[in-house]
Amino acid sequence: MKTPTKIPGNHPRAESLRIRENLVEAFEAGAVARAGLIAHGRGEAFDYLLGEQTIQPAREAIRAAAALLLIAKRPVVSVNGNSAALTAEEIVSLSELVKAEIEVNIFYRTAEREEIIESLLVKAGAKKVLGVDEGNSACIPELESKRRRVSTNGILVADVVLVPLEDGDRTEALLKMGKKVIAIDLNPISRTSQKASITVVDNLVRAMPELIKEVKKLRQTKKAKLNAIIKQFDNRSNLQRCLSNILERLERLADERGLTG
Ligand code: PTJ
Repeated sequence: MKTPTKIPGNHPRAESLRIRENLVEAFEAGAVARAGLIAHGRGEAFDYLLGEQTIQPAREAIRAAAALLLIAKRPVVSVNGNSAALTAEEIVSLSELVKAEIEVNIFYRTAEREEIIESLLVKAGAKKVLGVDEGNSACIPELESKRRRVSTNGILVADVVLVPLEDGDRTEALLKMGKKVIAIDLNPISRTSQKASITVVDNLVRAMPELIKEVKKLRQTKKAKLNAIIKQFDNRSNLQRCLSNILERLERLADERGLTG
């Protein structure tokens, strides 16, 4: 990620401000939707509650996600404006490692935005980007939003879809189509988080590099072991632990700051 505005290195929220600047720049370039900036703010609030760190349950979800991507026959990484702005290079690296297709699939859909997002991905090294060519698209049944149009060579035939920053409706529709959904969402109580097969409650900017590391670690692992990792993972109890983590942290902070009863 490059930094468009000079942010003092010693600023206590330097990293968070850098990420904001990148998103604003990508918004001005037409990649990020207006609502994407607001969605990022909601994400920041949850990240603050998590202590801006990858918590243990998220690490376990990342491991299960890596295993699932490695055994997938037709994995697809679904990309929207925010995820392209924040992690285009990681999306490309991950998709190369697990042989996944990359598909642009956006909620606020315009041909222009699709092309701008595609060009961000190409700049980051992507050789093929699906979802931009209207002629090659099909509809996800039962979905009203513009996200229902998907590529016939990508999400339509995928068995596993990685969906950073999702909307709950589409996650549900993809599950109904028999696909496994991996979500990365800072909000452990969002509909997406509740519905997904595996939810990584973490910031995309931390989760994607960790996911790449985990894929590299598990790359040579036998299929039976990968299946065991996936079987052991329980999304519901993982989300409960994420929520407990937030609650405990809030209690600790309230205590430290003398804000209890
Ligand atoms: O690019 P488009 O047109 O597809 O539009 C994308 C947005 C983000 C506008 C659209 O998907 C949307 O409206 O999303 P929501 O329903 O607001 O959900 C965004 C979710 O992502 C919220 O639960 C946020 O907490 C979470 N979130 C935001 N930033 C991050 C994040 N999760 C992980 N990492 C982040 N950096």
